Amino acid sequence: MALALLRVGVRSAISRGILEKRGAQALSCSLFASEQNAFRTENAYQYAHVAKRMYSKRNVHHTRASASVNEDSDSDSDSDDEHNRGESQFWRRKMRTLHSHLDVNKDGVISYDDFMLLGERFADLGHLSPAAKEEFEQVLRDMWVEQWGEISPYNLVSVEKYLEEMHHVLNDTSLKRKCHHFLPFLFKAVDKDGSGEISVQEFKLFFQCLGLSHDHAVVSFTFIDTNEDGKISFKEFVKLGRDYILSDDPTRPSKHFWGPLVE
Ligand SMILES: [Ca+2]
Ligand SMILES: [Ca+2]
Repeated sequence: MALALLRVGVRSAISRGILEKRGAQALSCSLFASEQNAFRTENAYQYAHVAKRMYSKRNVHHTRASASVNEDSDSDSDSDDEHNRGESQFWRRKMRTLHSHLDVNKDGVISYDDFMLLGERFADLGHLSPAAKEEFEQVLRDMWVEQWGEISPYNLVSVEKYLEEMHHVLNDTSLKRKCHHFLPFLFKAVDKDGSGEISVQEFKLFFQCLGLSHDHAVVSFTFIDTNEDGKISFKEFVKLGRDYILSDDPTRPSKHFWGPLVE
């Protein structure tokens, strides 16, 4: 499924004329060769890289056309206009996607139970030792408190509440950072062996615990691994994770962070 979607994405990117005329023919030939090869081998990795290259091409144009973007900035003002963030249908779709994944038990609301279920799945599938499991759960507890506050069975977050709250914090300068403060905790949780980097295996395990396929994990991993060294660094993870939440721009690669967007 992911492979088919990527194939469509590659073709439509080419048909939209994103590639520059000069050299486009040669590049598209090599891309389609990669595409065919990926079909033969069912290699999601190759597909993801083809799609990512198309994004990179497109971003060159995007960057030229828009205000300059400071890649290394820690400021929240580097993403989009300062006003009216979170107004687009695209942004709402991204937030509904994130909500659906964090609602691990799929009862329609995000609750502390979801985080504990995620901890149990991660411990079981990842064969964590009791000590590692306890540490993982502590990180999830910290992440919950950071993002949602009180640990209580009555602290439930519906989709509507989530959209409303995220929209509010996004447009309030003093609260804006709060909406992505959970990312460092999540990074620590997903970095199972504590090496300071996330491997593709660790990321697959994380996606599996959220009910997402390994193919989707590979695609997201490839987009988040900006420097293509085969590992997701803390900086790469937080940068794209933050952009996913803050950006209204559907051309950003960060939209792949949490797998396919829900309808
Ligand atoms: Ca739930
Ligand atoms: Ca990397």
